[in-house]
Amino acid sequence: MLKTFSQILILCALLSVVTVVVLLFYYNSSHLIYLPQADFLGNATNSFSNIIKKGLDKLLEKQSYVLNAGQQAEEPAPMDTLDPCPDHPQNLIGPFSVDFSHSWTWNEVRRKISTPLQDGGRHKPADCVSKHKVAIIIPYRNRHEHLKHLLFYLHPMLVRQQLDYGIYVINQDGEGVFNRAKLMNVGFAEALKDYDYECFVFSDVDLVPMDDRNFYRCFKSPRHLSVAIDKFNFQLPYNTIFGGVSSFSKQQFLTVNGYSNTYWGWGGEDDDMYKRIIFHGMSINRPEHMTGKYKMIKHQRDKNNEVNPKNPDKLFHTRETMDKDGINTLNYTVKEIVKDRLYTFINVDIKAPKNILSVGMLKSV
Ligand SMILES: [Mn+2]
Repeated sequence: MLKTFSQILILCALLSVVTVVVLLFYYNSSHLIYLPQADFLGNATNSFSNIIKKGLDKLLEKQSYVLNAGQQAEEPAPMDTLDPCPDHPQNLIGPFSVDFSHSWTWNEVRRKISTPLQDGGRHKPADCVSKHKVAIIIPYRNRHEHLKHLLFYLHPMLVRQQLDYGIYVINQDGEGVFNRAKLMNVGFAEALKDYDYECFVFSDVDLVPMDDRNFYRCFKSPRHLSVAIDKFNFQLPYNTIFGGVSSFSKQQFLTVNGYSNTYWGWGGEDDDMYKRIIFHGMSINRPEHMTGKYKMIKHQRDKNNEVNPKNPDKLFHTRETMDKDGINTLNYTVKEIVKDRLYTFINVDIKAPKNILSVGMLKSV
């Protein structure tokens, strides 16, 4: 009798262990807890005791998450009681390695980096008030791979820099001659319609920063950020160069009347901007060589962005033309605005000539 009773007890104990295991396994596989795919693959080789241990860990984790959430709900931190963010953010890591050898899909990139972001590629710190409202403007056409690489590194860096920022990809509609400068003017105007930005960082799509101490913010004068690019052996190709990545406060950009709208095709628009800055009594500043390092994504010259041989001559006339060619004469049509999690995409018709030979036939637009 006693023997039968103990057998029943053992059977019951076994049954309850099996039930617990089945329950935990089901719980683990359900949607309640996010497990990265690698964990699932790892589990296949794990022993049953590991699965039980993991299940218990997850349960405890979930419990502490619920507790934390409860505590947060009791003590909400309203925006107006937050302190300003420090001038030197605590989370910076300094130099980081940049690698373009992988070929992740957009969804993979979104999964890896978009957690803290809001729609339109926006972010601001949750625990302090950022001193920097920055619009990142990227002139763009047909460079999906480059944009993916850039955003993969740029978003986490800007989050660490504790900016209140948004990323605007300004796409030139159609196949006409490319105009980088005019697209940047459009980005300035369109970003201001979206939010009360005070600072504008204009960035080529193929320049990826390698050090998060290179601040994407504004300074007392316009700033040239891309000072040490690997393609140029980490040297400035010439002293007055202002191409690549630059930053302007809203007031600085308005003072110089933005970029010229008339530099069609490759070259000259950045030198024209350098002259605008000097002619308006400002100078440029730059980060330290060590922090201003960039990796450029290698590519061939784009179709319809050939070097325009007429552009260098225009630089002799910047002083006369700058106040009647720029933000105050900007003329374009927005065709579409798409808010992705990683960026705000603005497709714009900038009345581009069909090819470089027909550029001269257009009036200054
Ligand atoms: Mn390039």
